[in-house]
Amino acid sequence: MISKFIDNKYDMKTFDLKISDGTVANATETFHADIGIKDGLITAIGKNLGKAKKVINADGKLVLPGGIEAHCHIEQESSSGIMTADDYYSGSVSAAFGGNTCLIPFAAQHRGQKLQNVLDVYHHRARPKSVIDYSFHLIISDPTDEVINIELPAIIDQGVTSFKVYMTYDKLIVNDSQMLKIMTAAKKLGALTMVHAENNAMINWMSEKLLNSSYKAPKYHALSHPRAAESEAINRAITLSTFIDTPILIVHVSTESGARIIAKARYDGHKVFGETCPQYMFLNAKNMDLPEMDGAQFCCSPPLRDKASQEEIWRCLQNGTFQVYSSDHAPYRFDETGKLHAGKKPTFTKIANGLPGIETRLPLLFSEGYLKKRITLNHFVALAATNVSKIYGLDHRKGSITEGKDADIAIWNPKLKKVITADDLHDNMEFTPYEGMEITGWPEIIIQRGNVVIEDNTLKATRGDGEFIHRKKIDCTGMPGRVAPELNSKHNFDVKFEF
Ligand code: DUC
Ligand code: ZN
Ligand code: ZN
Repeated sequence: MISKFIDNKYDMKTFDLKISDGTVANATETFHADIGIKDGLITAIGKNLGKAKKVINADGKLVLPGGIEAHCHIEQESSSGIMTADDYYSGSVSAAFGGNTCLIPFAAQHRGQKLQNVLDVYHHRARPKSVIDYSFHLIISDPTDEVINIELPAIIDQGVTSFKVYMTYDKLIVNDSQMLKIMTAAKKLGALTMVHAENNAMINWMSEKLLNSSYKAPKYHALSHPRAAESEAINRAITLSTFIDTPILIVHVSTESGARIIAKARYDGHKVFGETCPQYMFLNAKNMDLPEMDGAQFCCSPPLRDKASQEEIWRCLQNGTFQVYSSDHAPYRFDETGKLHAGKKPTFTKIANGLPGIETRLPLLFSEGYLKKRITLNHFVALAATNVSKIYGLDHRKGSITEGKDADIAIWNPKLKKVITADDLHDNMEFTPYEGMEITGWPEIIIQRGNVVIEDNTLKATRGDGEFIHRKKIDCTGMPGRVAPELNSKHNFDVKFEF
């Protein structure tokens, strides 16, 4: 551990807030220092910084960048019209209690909708309610020429520089030619395409076979989305994106076979990123083997796999195949508003897909990853905030404890032990898939742009304190990539393709 700053450098300043005596960690370094905050920004890092209007003593605590939750579904209608249980108030409060200071949920286009209308709706939902800062990823389900050529550039100009496409779900699926069209636009506009990669035909084929043989219970959902459906789709998505050399991020990867395809593409220098989620590291399909409909609480897509798979996903997180670790918080209650929207005893195909986890994402990784020495503290910070801030164009504001950045800070007590229970969580869910797990290390104080959001286990922020963050275009410097030879005028009789 280093102490890299000169004493008394900032004696003459009066800060709005000073965090003293903590152990500060970024993605690349750990050191003892005080942090001085003024006008919402980190303005000094050093020793004996001088006066401040408020001082927080962080002796014995870890002072980390606020987490950035980059994959969550908040106040979003699914393609079947089900609204998530969390709105921007409960979702952001729960995120903050879990150590986060920024969210990037989805603004979902359903077919026939104009992108600007979609974005306006989500601004309207988030602005008055979010207690922490936020941006949006768009979901594109209807890539008409108008959407791609006229609407999408306008959205990207508004700082929404990433969007998700689905290779499955009848009401969301885009086919390969639509994917190429979308990816070509992303390349031109400096945006990132996120992909839900599962082969739709394989899922439908498996589901039909299972249902025809009366295998209808929730646990069969895990069989109906086979591993090969994920790896086939990941391979296809990456083949399309690397063909034209545009960045792609495969979300919620659940299989080692899928992770290997990502790792190989990265090894080859392509602009490919990977994300996994806690459910693939901490849960497995045996959790779904419950009486009656109880297994529905564990239905998510891609589904939970097995114990061996959990270890493989951990390894791929450790070795850097996954740069992003997100909750994929998709809160559907275990009742007719959510999981059981299609009736009291639906077949596994009619259960709402998704697990809650926005508040438990970071404590789980801190306890079972960092404290159990599977990853370093700096790697924890990278996964909590820094990687996402760089990949999604937020690093001019967020993601590290650096002079000039937003004072978004989470102060962690590395010794605090608590058992996870739904009653203690702040989302609008009545269950958590991690019920009963004992976790060591929890965030205690959350600071957003210099203002205390949580202290003494109490919310101090109010609705609407969060601000929309305009994100930059995607920067893939250091990831060379290359278009296919057929598109390269040096190798194609000098044909010039316009992107
Ligand atoms: N995809 C997600 O990203 N979240 C929940 C369900 C799904 O299919
Ligand atoms: Zn998805
Ligand atoms: Zn999701």
